[in-house]
Amino acid sequence: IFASVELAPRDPILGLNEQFKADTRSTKVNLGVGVYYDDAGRIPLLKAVRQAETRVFEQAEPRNYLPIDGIPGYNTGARALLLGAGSPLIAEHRSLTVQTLGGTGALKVGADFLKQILPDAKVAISNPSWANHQALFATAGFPVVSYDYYDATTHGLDFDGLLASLRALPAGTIVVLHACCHNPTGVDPTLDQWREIASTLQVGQLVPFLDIAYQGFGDGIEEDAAVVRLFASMGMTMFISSSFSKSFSLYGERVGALTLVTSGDDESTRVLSQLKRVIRTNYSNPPTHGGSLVSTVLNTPELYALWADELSGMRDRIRSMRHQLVEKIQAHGVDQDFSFVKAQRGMFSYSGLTKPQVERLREDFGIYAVGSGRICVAALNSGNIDYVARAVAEVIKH
Ligand code: PLP
Ligand code: TYF
Repeated sequence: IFASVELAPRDPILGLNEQFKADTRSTKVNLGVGVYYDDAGRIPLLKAVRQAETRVFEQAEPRNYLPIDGIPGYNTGARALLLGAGSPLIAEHRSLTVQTLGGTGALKVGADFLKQILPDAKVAISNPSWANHQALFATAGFPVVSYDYYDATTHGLDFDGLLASLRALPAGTIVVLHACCHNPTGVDPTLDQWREIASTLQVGQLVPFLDIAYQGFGDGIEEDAAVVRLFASMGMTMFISSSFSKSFSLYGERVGALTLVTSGDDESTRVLSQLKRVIRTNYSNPPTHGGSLVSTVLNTPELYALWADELSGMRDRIRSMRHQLVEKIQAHGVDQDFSFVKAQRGMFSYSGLTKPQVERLREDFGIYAVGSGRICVAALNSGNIDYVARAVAEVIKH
């Protein structure tokens, strides 16, 4: 039965990790995958998470199956981060949240449910977008099209192109939007632009699917939820996939959530029952450990405050790396203007480096970036930034 199975292509981002591991140069730097490293080049174990883990350990709860939709306190905590704790959508039962296996799991559960209710719809994703968006929605059975987003000449948003693309989509199209810290470009619309985007979706009867995997890495935890809250304030029903992988530095625990905004209490009840069916037939119920850590942090005020503080430290460090990178490249005599890197948000920068330049960085310097020129700014640190800036200057000048 396996004789005709073809070799699948490697994931263009995760595949880089394997290449990086095999590289024996001590100066190598991995700017590929979207993971936050601290200034010592390590993936942090947050203090808030460690303290939560101690509490969970001491409580020594038995590991029964969780409810299909996960830990109740996890779901209410995740939802409050998105909608705001005082949101009328919570009091009026116009929203519901299920614990999922990372942000990817939220997208997948959402996609499978959407296929049931909108079987003939198309899905529109930004050009460019996180590569898994295309693959995931295609695997769920949707034709996937793209909408204009990035303008390579300005290194900014192609706002006119974006609106024109959205206006051309047929009613009922599902539109995946990065609610903050766009992956891979780091380019986000302004809040005023988001208002126009939201009303374009509303007028065109398009279905918003907001993906938010980097809440807290833009301007702050509350600030980065502004787009979600804007859509909610306009009375739009929508899908929201969120992830704690990056914001809690819990990549391997698979902590995410799918939140739906509905039109009312009765709708919420029916929708939740169907989501539970999707989950049951996929993996039955989510795992306990990561969810209990996040739930403990979100529901313990002093741990929440500690987490918020640690997250703001991560955000500030990335911002400082953006500024230093631009200055250091310039100091090496590069004329090309890189100041756009400072305006980009989140972990990534679409650096404008070409494919051959990315290849030279890898071959000559052991610096790994995604072929598109995306670099993970969160992997820069005081120990490698001079080396990276010099290498970038070198491949640009020669
Ligand atoms: N959506 C975007 C835009 C991402 O960059 C990521 C990153 O991994 C995800 C979703 C998935 O999140 P998770 O790693 O929690 O599955
Ligand atoms: O874009 C990134 O680097 C992260 C991590 O298939 C990632 O979102 C990359 C590829 C992938 C899953 C996660």
